[in-house]
Amino acid sequence: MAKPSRIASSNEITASSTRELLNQDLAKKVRTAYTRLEERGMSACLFGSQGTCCKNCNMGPCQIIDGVESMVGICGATADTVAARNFARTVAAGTSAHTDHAREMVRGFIATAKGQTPHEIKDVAKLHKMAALFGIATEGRDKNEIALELGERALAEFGQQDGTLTMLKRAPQKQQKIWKDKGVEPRGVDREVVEVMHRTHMGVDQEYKNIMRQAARCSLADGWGASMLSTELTDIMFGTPVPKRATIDLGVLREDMVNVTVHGHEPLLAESLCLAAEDEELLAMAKKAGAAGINLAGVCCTGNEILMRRGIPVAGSFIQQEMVLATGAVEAMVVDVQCVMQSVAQVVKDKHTDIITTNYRAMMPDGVHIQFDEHDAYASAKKILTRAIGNFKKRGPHYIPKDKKFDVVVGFSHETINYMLGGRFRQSYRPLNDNIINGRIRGVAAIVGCEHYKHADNVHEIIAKELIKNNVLVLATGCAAQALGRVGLMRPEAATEFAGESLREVCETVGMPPVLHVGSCVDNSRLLIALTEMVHEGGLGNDIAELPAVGTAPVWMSEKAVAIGQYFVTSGAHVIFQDLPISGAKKFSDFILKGLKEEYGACWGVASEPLDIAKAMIAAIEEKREALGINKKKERVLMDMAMRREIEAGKGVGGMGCGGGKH
Ligand code: BF8
Repeated sequence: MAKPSRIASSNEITASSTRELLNQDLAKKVRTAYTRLEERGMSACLFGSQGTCCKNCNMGPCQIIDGVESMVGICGATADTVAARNFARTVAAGTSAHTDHAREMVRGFIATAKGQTPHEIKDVAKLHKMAALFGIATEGRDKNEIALELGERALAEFGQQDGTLTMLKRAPQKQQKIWKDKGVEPRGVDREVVEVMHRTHMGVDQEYKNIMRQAARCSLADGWGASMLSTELTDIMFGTPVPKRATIDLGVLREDMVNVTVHGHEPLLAESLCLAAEDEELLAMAKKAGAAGINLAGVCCTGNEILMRRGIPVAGSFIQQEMVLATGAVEAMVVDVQCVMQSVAQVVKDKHTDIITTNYRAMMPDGVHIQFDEHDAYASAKKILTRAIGNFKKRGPHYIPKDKKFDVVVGFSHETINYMLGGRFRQSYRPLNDNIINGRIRGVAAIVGCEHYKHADNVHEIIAKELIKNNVLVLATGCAAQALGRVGLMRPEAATEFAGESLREVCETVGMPPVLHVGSCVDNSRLLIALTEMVHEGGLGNDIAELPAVGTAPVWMSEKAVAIGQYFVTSGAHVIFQDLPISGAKKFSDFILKGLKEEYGACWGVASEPLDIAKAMIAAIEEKREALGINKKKERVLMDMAMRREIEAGKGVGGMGCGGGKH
């Protein structure tokens, strides 16, 4: 099929679903981000993109040129100071998004423990594990009582002023010592964000390394604080993900059903919608309207949350949010917070679709606001679905690319990875570590983060294919995970089709895909735990920095991605992005790309082409293997029957095998 003519080659659309839809007459009438990008042009402001535009006070904005005395800021701020301030503010903004999300989840968790929501404490084993970490007694206590104490303790960590965050204790000892020695242990989640904002205010911190020290502390408050609290408490409340089969892409929309898409990040409402979508009264109402039922489908990270835990299909990732609506087949898009483009309400202005905003923090012109009340969650969900059902009969011309849906196996929480390879009776990361040590798996790579319209939509695919071809196991989150699911890399068969020989052998034996879906963006905290488990298991060094592990958020869009990248770097994991706003400040950019390694054992990297990113990731992994002394045996290690049996003992995750159960 020909590429839609309005798309520039640098941001080529390769997704067959998107192309098919954009070629339909009804979609051609819709203005999308691709249209706007073409109309606005794509050239970025040089100062902004290089990190040297300062607009933190009203003497400016000052555009700084590094090394030119007359082109420092009016206040005298240099390029390094300004770029560091801007970078730190990006980390703080990203952290604040994860933090505010996490706080809502903790509040929902407390309400659940009090019996005020339709949810319940599901994962009692994880509840006890977390309680032990927080020093909360469990013996003889009711699960809700423990959960309430845990929730209140967790909530207190947001506003805590002194001390350190509890979750830091989960990190490898060596990592903890580095943080202590460098003075970057976060004291309280909110405090670190506020302090970044203060220190980057006009006339406060003028030293780029010192500014970055606070950015590092803030990022840890995100990864090991807010995000990890959110992931773990959400798991306890809604269930820790286990492997499940599901489907991804525009074709998951149903011709015969009321289509309701949930978009955003906080799964509290989405979980309530999942319950209400099975409500007899609503189903009868849908039938009366001529629909066979209610079809919930996810978009972005709310989509990832219910995909991971319930196997609910995903209709589209960030760059597809307008496409989902352009089908004309969606009765309501229910949005909460983050990554929701204002354009969605305009895409549907001539359609029957409602954009339903549900959170007082996130309203939108032309949206319909139905405030989600966590204490009356079921009623809120019913109200929303009733409205969507009412729209079904009004559905006008529409087009669903029906055959564009791809099978995925999802649900690879770090607990799943633990017993997937370790087996039900010997849950551990030992087999993973052993397979890395013997070279069947060269290392692990995280592909996380966003998509955006300035690059082709197959960047993640190119990187992932190169990695797995070179026997690197890929773990994915966020929209990157959805992009990889959309190209069939999250099916077990993808190992046979795309993986190198030795990775293929491991995947085939266990029945897992070579690219594992680990969750939403806050679930990058699962990767921190997985890396820590690998360290604790032994044989791969004493801290995360020694592991043959590397990460990328190649086409980052959101500030959250930079916060994530920074907490991985501060935790010792090398991270490569496609670009960063640092190049206008020489000393600062050297510090980010090299200097940070001396402080935390890892630094940022930049490579503009997807294949170069993959090659840099493989090189980083091989360098770590070399340093660990596990590269001595280069010859291929064939699996004998004993090895095979050993790994097969791990088969049967949750009684379903990694092929998962059909939702
Ligand atoms: O938190 S990957 S575009 S949806 S920011 Fe947004 Fe980026 Fe998608 Fe999820 Ni994460």
